[in-house]
Amino acid sequence: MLSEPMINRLNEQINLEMLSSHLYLQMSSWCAYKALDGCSALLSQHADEEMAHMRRLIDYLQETGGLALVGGMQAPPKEFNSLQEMFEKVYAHEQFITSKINDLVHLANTEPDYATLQFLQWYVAEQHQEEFFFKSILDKITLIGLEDRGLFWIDREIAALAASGSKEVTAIESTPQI
Ligand code: OFO
Repeated sequence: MLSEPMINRLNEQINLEMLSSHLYLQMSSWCAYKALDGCSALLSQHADEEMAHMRRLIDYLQETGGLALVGGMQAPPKEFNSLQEMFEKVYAHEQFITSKINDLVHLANTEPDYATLQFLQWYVAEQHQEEFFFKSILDKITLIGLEDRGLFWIDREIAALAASGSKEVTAIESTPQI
């Protein structure tokens, strides 16, 4: 049985996960519009992942007798000055989501609600991985640069990531010829 404050916070997180999904879907469309197909594919996959995160929360609320609420939300931003700016926004958004997960963990710990505390561990690990993943992409953008054919090579790198379905950015797979 969940407390009222916990039900409210889990419902807030449901809507944050949906917001994340909408944001990445809009970014995916922006990339497709700019012919950045690799980035578009990666962000589209990520939008699906965020919906799965939302569903996981809905299932948990239903299993514990809470009423899951799917609310409305504002449209996400649809214009970006550059690919770098867009991925900076992704990284900042993931850091924001991590702070919200941390708040939830704090609530579960102080109530205490050990079942929810355990449930949330998956989100803690996921956020760590996602922050690392998007920071690694930003690092690659800095390394390759957006000048000349940089955008092409970055999109190619990200297309490889999307095709592998991996969240591990380890090395540049195809180094541009200089
Ligand atoms: Fe950013 O992954 Fe959901 O929580």
